[in-house]
Amino acid sequence: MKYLICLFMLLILSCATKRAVDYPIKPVPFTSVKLTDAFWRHRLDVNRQVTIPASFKKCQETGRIANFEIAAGMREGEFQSPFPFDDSDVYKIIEGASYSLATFPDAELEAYLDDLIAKIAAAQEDDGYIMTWRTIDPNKPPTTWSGTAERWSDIGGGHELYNVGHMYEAAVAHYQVTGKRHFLDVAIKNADFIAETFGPGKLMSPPGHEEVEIGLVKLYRATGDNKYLQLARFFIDQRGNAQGHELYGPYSQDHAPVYEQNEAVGHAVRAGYFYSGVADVAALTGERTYVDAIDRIWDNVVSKKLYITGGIGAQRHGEAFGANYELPNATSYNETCAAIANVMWNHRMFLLKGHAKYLDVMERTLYNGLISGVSLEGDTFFYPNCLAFDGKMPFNQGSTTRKEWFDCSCCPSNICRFIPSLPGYFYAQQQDTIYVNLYAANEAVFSLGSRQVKIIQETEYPWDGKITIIIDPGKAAPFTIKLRLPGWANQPVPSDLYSYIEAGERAAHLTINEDPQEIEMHNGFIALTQTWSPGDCIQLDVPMAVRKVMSHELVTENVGRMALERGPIVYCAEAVDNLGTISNLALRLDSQLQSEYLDHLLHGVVVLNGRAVRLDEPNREQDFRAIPYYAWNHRGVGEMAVWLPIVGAH
Ligand code: FUB
Ligand code: ZN
Repeated sequence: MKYLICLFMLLILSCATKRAVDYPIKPVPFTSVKLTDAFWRHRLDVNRQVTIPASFKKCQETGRIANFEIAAGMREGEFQSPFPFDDSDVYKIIEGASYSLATFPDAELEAYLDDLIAKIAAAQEDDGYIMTWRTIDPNKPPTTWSGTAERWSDIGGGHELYNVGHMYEAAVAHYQVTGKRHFLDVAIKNADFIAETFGPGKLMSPPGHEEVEIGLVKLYRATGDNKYLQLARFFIDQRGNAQGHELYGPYSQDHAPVYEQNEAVGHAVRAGYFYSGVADVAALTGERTYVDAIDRIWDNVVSKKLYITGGIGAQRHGEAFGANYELPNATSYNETCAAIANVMWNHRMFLLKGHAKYLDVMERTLYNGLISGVSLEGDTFFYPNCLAFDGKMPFNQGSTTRKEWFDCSCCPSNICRFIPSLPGYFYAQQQDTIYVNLYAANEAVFSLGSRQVKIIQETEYPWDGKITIIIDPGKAAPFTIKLRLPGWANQPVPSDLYSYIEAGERAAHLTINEDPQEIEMHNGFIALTQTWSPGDCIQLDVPMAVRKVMSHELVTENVGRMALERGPIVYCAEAVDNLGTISNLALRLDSQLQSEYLDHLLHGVVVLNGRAVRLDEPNREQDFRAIPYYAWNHRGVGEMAVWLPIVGAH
């Protein structure tokens, strides 16, 4: 109850803070949506019960928490972990734990956070600066540090601003959920200090790794202090601006001013956070050139640099985007953090522009290249998410399986904070219009003026495309419900990068109170405007056929190969299901594949069964099975492939 009162007060406060412009479409708070389904509920439970506690434990064991204690003078010692940005892992886990508290009050966790936040506050220097390794001993930097002992001596590589960006996000989350100001005050003190240090005529360098922009916008929204928004804008405008710093180059998206950028380049997580920050600042300032730039860059990604799993960042070297159509499978990097960044960015693009194509990309990333990053048990992680594996190459930072933690553990801590925020991606609202963006069984509550509208979704999505939505507005009332017709019903992605081999629309079917309705599409949504009465029932049926996908011919590795999809799920073949090897298997163009739900397998999945041709023994076939890509590597180490050879193709 205490949490709900806090959230309510914050809602009133944020409404009272007058802002000229903002996202035209507002996300619905994640606290207003209760997932009741088997698929996501499991992920949320496991994140709360396993991933967050295990990650805090790892921070304890690896010295990440001790670093704050030592910097605070609470104990003796040296900086204990390998990277200058290791403080950020602690911040991200606090952010996730705070979200988790909002839905699952837990006095023990709350007390643990209080204690940790007290250590962080004590580690903050008097002027607001915070970066534990430097406070501990500026002359003994982590081995991976490239600057000098001076503060801000390596703004391009040092992560001082990256760290605090994550701190602002965590502090705002903690404040919003608990109503306690102690962490927020640390964030404000630091941000005020950063605002005194950076700006026109002061330090002019943007951070090498974007993130602070997103954090500053959240701080602005929480406090109403315009200085933070202006600082975020300053950092964006400094990127690619040689007046004030020596450009870092494309790796940090610092090769040209944002309004001149057309192509996604460089480190993929940096890029994804940058484009998200640009979207936030564009929404809050109305800066049109920002919107145009991220639109162009989005087109480039979606038509030339997006894996079918929704992953981004083809190159291991530099954890970076590759050239156009450079989408290798075995060596694909697809960092889990980059998938999270891609979801954040596409969500913001939707809030800016209202088109469902962004949600199509978001959904693809979510169900495939993002959740592949964490095991079904929530205790092990992929850092890169490859699309092909020979059963031998240790692709996951030296391992052939998911690992409990990494020296650079940005991905596990990012999972900790992303998963509990997921319910907030399901719906959005624009005045009297409710957008239904994602599908899963859930109950949600919306405020339409003074009216509360409750929506109940019943569905087996992602395994079945039948969706029932029951509406309860209290009393009959007119408003609009916009249902996203999932893009996969017609084409894999909103570009020619991938296409279905057997083209053709699979007609969706819509009824309201059992009366069949014409489906009229606008920007990827079916808009239903009418007076809604308690108990009104919408049924949308989007047939989930098995679809064979091929790539644009310029994706050379995929020539002569197909991938398999069903609904939002991308499939892969694993050796364990296919007589121990898959490198000798091919599919016919007209292979018949049947879907089958197996509740005992991999926490319940739909598998695809059929026959494959043996390449090593012509004319011989064998049984074939594909499983959801996100669930691979749970049953031992063996070959895996998303793109499978087509018999007779080259
Ligand atoms: O540099 C901080 C984080 O570490 C990046 O976002 C990840 O890609 C990893 O390099
Ligand atoms: Zn990462």
